[in-house]
Amino acid sequence: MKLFGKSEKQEGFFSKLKAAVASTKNELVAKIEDVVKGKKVIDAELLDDLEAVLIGADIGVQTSSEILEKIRGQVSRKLVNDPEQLRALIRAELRQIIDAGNQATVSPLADGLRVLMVVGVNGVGKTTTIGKLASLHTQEGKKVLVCAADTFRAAAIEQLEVWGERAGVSVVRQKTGADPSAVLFDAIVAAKSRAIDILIVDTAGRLHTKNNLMTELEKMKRIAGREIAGAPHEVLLIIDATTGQNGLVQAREFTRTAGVTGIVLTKLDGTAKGGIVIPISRELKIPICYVGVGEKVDDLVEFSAEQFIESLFESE
Ligand SMILES: Nc1nc2c(ncn2[C@@H]2O[C@H](COP(=O)(O)OP(=O)(O)O)[C@@H](O)[C@H]2O)c(=O)[nH]1
Ligand SMILES: [Mg+2]
Repeated sequence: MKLFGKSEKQEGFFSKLKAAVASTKNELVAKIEDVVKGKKVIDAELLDDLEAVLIGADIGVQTSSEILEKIRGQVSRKLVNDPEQLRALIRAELRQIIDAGNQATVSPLADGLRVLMVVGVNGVGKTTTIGKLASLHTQEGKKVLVCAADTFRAAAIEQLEVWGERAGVSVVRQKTGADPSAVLFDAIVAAKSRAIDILIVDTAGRLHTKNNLMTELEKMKRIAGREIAGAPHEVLLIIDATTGQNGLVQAREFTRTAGVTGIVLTKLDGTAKGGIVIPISRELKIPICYVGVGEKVDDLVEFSAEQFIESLFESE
């Protein structure tokens, strides 16, 4: 799924996704295969081992036990008896959970200025993802402007400017320590006068002043809404896949207070914790729009439940 319209440029992205989930595949699918291999009957021990594999792959205790309850039911009703069938059963269960959690639709491309706010704690990949999104939308012919409203960290504004250059888009900034809402206001004025299609807003992510952060985000949303009807049109929460279950804890906080409409899961490359897609889908019910699969500008893949599951479960 992708914000603001359909992508035409997903060629080669499936192979990027496959490369990115290789470690998760080892942690999840290869271990399922190990547990099942050579077994003649499905017994309690085998099912317990499978449950442990799911939990170990960051699918979460509750979700894993629910999946196994379903499978135990099918086994006891004699609907399944061959251990070889378990891999396919788990695949289908995981696919179903991801599908159910990604039903909500993000707004289609509409005329006029659209405001996209990007939120999440420090270091999850907000600024990097903004660079990637700016590039993606520019390549699709949209006029993009970026707003440097993370004024808290000295390096944040410079980092965003580097990404702006890379993506070929301007960045509206003030000095470090400026009021983020004032920067946003400037950016909205600039976006209106330059006939911008998408204004992407970087925000601070400091957690130790959580209440202040949420108040600040609220204020920014209010200002956006006052200046442009319906803004912000999307609030994108960035979650770092390498943090596993911790990412989910942060996500709960942001979805409760920041009105999140979409998720980007970053750093899927090089982590074995990609199974976190499952509890995110199951619990948050907010669409995962993209996954980050590297540090380069093109390392952003539109999320698809089908491709995600396929990349994990397909045999080489
Ligand atoms: N491997 C990898 N690294 C990423 C990805 N996204 C971001 N990063 C890295 O994560 C670090 C923090 O990113 P940054 O955008 O500064 O996070 P922010 O504090 O949320 O703005 C940087 O070193 C990025 O290069 C990704 O998808 N894959
Ligand atoms: Mg940043």
